[in-house]
Amino acid sequence: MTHHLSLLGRLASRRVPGSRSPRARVLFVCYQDQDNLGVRYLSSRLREQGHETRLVSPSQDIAELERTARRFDPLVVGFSLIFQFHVASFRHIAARLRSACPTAHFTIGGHYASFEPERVLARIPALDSVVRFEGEDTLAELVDRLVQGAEVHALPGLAARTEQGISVNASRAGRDDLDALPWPDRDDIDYEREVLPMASILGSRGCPWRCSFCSIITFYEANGTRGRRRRDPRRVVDEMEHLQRRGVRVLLWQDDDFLAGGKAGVAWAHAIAEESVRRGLHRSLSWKISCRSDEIKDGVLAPLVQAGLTHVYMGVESGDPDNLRSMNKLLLPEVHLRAGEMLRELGLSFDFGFMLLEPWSTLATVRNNLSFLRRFVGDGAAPIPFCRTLPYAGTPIEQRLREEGRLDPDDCDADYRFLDARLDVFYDFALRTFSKRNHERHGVANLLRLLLFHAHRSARSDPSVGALKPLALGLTRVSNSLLLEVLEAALAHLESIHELPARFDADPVLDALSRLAGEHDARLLDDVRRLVRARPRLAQQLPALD
Ligand code: B12
Ligand code: SF4
Repeated sequence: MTHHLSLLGRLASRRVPGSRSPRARVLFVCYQDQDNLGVRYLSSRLREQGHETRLVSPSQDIAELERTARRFDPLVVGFSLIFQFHVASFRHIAARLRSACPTAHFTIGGHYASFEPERVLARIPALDSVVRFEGEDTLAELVDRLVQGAEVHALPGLAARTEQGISVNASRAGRDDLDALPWPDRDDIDYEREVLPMASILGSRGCPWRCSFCSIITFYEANGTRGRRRRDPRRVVDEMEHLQRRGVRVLLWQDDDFLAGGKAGVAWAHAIAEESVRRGLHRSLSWKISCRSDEIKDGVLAPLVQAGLTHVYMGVESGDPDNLRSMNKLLLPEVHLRAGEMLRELGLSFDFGFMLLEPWSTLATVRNNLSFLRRFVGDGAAPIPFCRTLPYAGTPIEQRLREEGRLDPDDCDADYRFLDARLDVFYDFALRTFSKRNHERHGVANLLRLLLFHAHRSARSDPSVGALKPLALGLTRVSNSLLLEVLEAALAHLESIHELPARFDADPVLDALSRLAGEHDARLLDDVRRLVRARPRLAQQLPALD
């Protein structure tokens, strides 16, 4: 609380001629693999009030970050903790920035910070407050109050350090009318300079489903909003048109589920598609959406394809009926298979999220998942990704694991052990054996995903790229088959041994299997790279190959 003692003196020089209130500088520290729309919405809301903002990445060199912060001299530093597992790195960055900006107010937002403000304030001592749940109005009021030198501790939507401890204030109601918010601030993005300019965009917030591993429902309900709030389709298309004029060619819809909301949700998606075709945007814009597999039905996607849809991300999550039940997905594996067939028939590329293991997995559910994956994408239609379910804050599975005494309350990484110890060894094996393939930007899975995306998107307009499709499918088929065979062999081995190794690499069979998989994956990577390099136009469009 001593941080803003000298604030009023410093602010005197920041008064904007003609404006009533002095303006503040706000520095956002935010991860952005794809544009961080949360922060960009916050930034435009602050700019609307005359404040100045700047976005920096936490992965930037820390000394450079400190220099930027010192030069910018912000009144407020806002950390965007969109991923729970970033707590430790944010703690480190916040501590370093505190010495660069000793009097600034440090605040943080995002899902984890919203659900666990006390824990986040304890873990990141440099913070003064947490902005909980949707942040536009709380942050705008926080900045205004700080500018005026007013008290902030009781601000609705905020959790703040006080002399007496941490005060977690009442939540602030979310806005029903999302169109009243200014469009995300994208002023610092130069789309024209990108080879294939892509922009993230949001047509709605929230989701009516209740998957047990997901925090979307609890997050928005804490704001007093229910289900999915959709923007006016015409205003959405205005934003699309604006982006198209700035040079954008691919729209990444970040809506949690672009088709959610039954018939009304589909009608809304169709209204956007029809309006954008009416304005001719389909001639230059491609789309990527995310949705559930049970929403892909006859007639649902065709209008979107006409408007530019070329890629679908599906939350498949599991191919085992027991897992799907405990995830509360309310569907069976056959629905995923049918959706995959429809996407192929429509000529779309797709990828999907898949949790090979969840906290109540057994050897049998993992085996089921592997054979499902073979049926689903054994032909190479999409590279197989996998992870295990993590019990993020605000989710029903976190609650269930806590009740079962399987969670360490002080562990922000939301870690747990499986009920069958063989699965701990199996997951460690799977994760480490395929970590390069699955998680590296230049890894086989990411490159194949990009190749398939480009091959499908350009198949009609550029025949030289069109010939790439069967090659990309073939390589993906080989990569998927390698992954499945290796994981099946490891599972069978673990089932057959009597003494479990402490680590997978202490077991000679698993160790050899892992090395073999690594060698094959490295050879595949060479093949994929050769394929791309032989096509300079394509290589240019694949930033991952730089
Ligand atoms: C787009 C997206 C991504 C993008 C990147 C996002 C980016 N910004 O760069 C990609 C595809 C890379 C991605 C990947 C992953 N994602 Co993701 N992603 C999303 C998604 C669908 C949309 C984000 C968005 O635009 N939201 C809309 C904006 C308006 O809301 P918001 O971000 O919450 O921001 C508001 C508030 O939180 C708050 N706020 C946020 N930041 C700040 C900062 C300050 C200073 C303040 C005051 C307020 C504030 O105010 C904002 C405006 O109201 C969210 C779900 C969601 N609806 O948020 C999941 C979500 C963030 N992802 C999630 C996860 C788990 C992942 C993955 C781990 C999945 C996986 N297994 O691989 C990976 C991790 C990637 C990695 N590098 O390791 C989880 C995070 C859960 C958690 N507690 O950590 C979410 C919440 C989805 C979920 N169903 O639970 N993701
Ligand atoms: S996982 Fe997807 S469908 Fe399920 S509740 Fe979350 S956003 Fe909705």
